[in-house]
Amino acid sequence: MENARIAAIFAEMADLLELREDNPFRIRSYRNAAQEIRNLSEPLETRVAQGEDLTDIPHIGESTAAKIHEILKNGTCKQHDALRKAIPTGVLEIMHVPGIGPRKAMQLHRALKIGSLDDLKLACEDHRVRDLEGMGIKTENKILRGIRTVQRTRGRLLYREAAEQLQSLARHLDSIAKIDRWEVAGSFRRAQETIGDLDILVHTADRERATDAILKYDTIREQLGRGEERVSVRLESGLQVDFRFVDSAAFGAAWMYFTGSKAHNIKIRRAAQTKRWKLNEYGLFNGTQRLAGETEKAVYTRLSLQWVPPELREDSGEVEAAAQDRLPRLITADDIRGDFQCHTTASDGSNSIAEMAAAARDYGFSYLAITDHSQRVTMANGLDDDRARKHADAIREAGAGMKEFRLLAGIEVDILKNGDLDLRDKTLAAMDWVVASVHYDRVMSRKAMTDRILAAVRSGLVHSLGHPLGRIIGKRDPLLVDMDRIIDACVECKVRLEINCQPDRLDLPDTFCRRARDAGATFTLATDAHSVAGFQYMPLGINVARRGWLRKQDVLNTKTMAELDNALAR
Ligand code: DGT
Ligand code: CA
Ligand code: CA
Ligand code: ZN
Repeated sequence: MENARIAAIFAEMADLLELREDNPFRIRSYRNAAQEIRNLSEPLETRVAQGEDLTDIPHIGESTAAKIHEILKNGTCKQHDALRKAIPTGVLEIMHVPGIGPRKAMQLHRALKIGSLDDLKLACEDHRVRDLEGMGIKTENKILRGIRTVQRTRGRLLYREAAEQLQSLARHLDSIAKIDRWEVAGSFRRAQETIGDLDILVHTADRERATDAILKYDTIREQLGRGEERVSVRLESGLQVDFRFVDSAAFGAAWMYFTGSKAHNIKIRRAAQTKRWKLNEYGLFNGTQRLAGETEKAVYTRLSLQWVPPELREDSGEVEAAAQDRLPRLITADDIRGDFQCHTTASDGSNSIAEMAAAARDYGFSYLAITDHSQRVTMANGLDDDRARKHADAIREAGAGMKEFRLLAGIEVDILKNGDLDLRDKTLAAMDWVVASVHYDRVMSRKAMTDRILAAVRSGLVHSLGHPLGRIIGKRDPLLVDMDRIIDACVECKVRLEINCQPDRLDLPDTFCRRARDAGATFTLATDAHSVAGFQYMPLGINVARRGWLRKQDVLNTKTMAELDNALAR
């Protein structure tokens, strides 16, 4: 069992306890345990197998450790089951709608018998919610917007979750001797931020036996369909996987077709039609003669197009660019030399400065900005001026002892409600690296929120704007802001826009990256690691950057240490 699954059980228990207005300390301790487990670099299963004492892990006490043992043994724990029985699953779902929360969820459940998202939507549309105590028309509208946010991602997995599923499925597919080649297509190959289902192409000389072998995968919940051309399954996680069998002469054409997007495919097919040819999943044809099909490159080339990286295949100008040899040379993982946001035990991280630095170096970085929270973030034990200065000294001291590696003494400073920064100018000016972010007081008019962020961008004290939209995918709506004005100000003041690599943030999102790039902005990729395991999120940010048409020169992390020193000299 994966750590993510165990963490999810603790997080859900915390939610359920919160719905019952249980002891806040207990709720907090389950939340902390969930976060800690999610951040562990090694599977709990392994630790237990090696006989390690789980209470050595921070935030894991005797009773939590006992529950982990129980979950590893039975796949579930008694307390979780009992809590689940007491509260309908639908109430949990509505509790996570932006604008609701545990108290309102229970109120809606009690007063209107609401037990699902659909119930809630109907109730809002019938204006039954506005009359409840403490709700009103504004709340009702906010809930309706929140439902839309949740529904957009309902039934879809975060890219990172799909990647984890694919990783273990890949081991199975690789072990099947009858499979000559397999490749992933669909939204996953295009690296979309959420994934509806996985699409996998398979080349084999024996479809029958390959299908049998595929169906032996041990986490299949149900078989959805089986035929000569394809087989579809649903995994335990709920994720659907479509396998399609393809001949090698058509592999490239099929890979293009099933990678999509639909809009891109339509554009390409039209390009074929203007030459009086036909393009489908079997190849590019002139009458019955196959002109290309074995590789994607051959198909694109025959259509007088550059090969289009999958991340760009959204019909957002890439076909026109490919026709004119103008596709951007996209940034790659190899270009990245460092990371611009992470946390330590000084605020809400799980590891020390030295541990984070060593892990970043092991990951292959040559510099790292340590950016703990400022005082406004009381929940995360944010730093006041005095602690921030001392922390900076500690970072510099730790950095001084490292060869060929640079630590930047930084801070993630809160942008307060009035646009002021959460620490004194003098404190911020003494830092090597300042990320400014909004975490609190998120409900404001569009104008007020835009002005608030503009004030921070124009302060002259900030190097980058952290998670600029402040959204959590499927959970928290983006801040209401005029992003174009913020982008312009960032360009003017040379403040970099952060692409936060956390799996549920991916913020700034791809379409805004593209707009900002066209406006002349520069970017940072930031894992926002909260433990040594967090650096592995860097590729998620690279996906976003590539989907946003970013090149090496658009991103600060591609600079060498010496170039970075120049760029940061004030
Ligand atoms: P998803 O699964 O919702 O995250 O998004 P996709 O893009 O993976 O969509 P999916 O799984 O329905 O289909 C995979 C690809 O197959 C899609 O991107 C394009 C191609 N495709 C599927 N159906 C059609 C179709 O009716 N027409 C065309 N042109 N292409 C299609
Ligand atoms: Ca798909
Ligand atoms: Ca599909
Ligand atoms: Zn933050």
